[in-house]
Amino acid sequence: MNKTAIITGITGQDGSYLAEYLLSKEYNVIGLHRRSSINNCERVNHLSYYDNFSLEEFDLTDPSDCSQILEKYQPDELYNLAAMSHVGTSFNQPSTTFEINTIGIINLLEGIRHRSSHTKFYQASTSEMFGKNYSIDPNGEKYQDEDTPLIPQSPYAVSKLSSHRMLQIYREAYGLYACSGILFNHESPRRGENFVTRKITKYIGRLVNNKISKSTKLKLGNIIASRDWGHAKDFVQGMHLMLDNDIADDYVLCTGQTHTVQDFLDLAFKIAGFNYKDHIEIDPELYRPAEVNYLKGRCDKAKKALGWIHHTSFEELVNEMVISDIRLLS
Ligand code: NAP
Ligand code: F7E
Repeated sequence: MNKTAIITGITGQDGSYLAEYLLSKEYNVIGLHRRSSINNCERVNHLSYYDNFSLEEFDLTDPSDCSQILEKYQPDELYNLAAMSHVGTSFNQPSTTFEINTIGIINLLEGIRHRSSHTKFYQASTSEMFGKNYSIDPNGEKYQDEDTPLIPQSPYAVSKLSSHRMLQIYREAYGLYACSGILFNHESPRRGENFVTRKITKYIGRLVNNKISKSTKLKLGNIIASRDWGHAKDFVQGMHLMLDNDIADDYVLCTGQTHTVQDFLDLAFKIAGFNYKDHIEIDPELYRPAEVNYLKGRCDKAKKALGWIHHTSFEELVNEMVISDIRLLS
């Protein structure tokens, strides 16, 4: 019989790629989305022709909604991708961030415990939980992996660390099959427009298509921050591998390479035939009250236990995003 998977956060970047991936594996997929005054399901509209894909309204902050969904579907797998996922916004909305990202997972874990204890659970944890911290190898190389202590630097990161720990407690205390994927940044043409990579490629799309004048600058904050950027398509496969295993555990997924925002700018503008220095302006308002300056993961554990590796290089990712936004805005 085909397996049933529920995905929270179906309207988001990862939700759409994960749904496509699970449908390719013949799962029945139920995507959960919050009620909205307009249709915000554009990332998954193309999946509506699948008989085994459906959408249902849901809000993660409502405990009764969580338990009813679990009672109704008794899913084999539940992927919790829903979140207030913007680090900068979390400084302005710390309570909402905590309500969605932390209380939300408690609602789901309680729902699984009482209504559907066979359900395997995936939680979207994040490299932001490392905050300023890193480990150093014998060659003096700085990196983060599952053993690096977590010192979060934002309300978003604190909310995700609380949910990460909560999951571990439910796994140990009640024997739930629950995995936490500590994912480093992953992007794509479907990335939300207020994350830095997409903000850059969308600006380039406008510039190339003469939708803005050459004097309209791209305003950015801290461009010396380093991130380990991969492609979302690769990362959703790792989420599935965590649940398609015999032992529930927590894993880092990353590319193992790091680039600054400046590197991203340089390559993205070059692809379109421009020099980024002519088009950007640093806006101090866009600096975060506290910043994570360096992220570079190591995912030997996931490679060994799950056989997961990333396939898309940084150059391929930037190229795909730039080309996509040039086409989209033409
Ligand atoms: P995203 O594009 O921002 O999507 C977040 C999703 O959560 C959206 O579908 C959003 O729905 C939904 N959501 C927010 N609040 C909700 C609520 N109260 N009830 C139900 N749904 C709610 O995020 P993403 O990039 O796909 O990331 C997926 C998950 O991975 C997130 O948990 C994020 O924190 C985590 N993560 C992402 C990365 C990354 O680099 N992308 C790295 C590590 C971890 P609306 O459309 O209604 O807003
Ligand atoms: O920022 C700097 C900013 O917002 C990257 C989320 O998916 O990945 C994401 O969080 C860097 C930061 O992603 C602008 O200060 C400069 O240093 O694209 P971002 P993020 O904060 O790394 C993690 C793993 C998650 O879990 C999150 O959910 O770029 N930066 N200027 C800027 N960032 C933004 N957004 N906008 C700027 O104008």
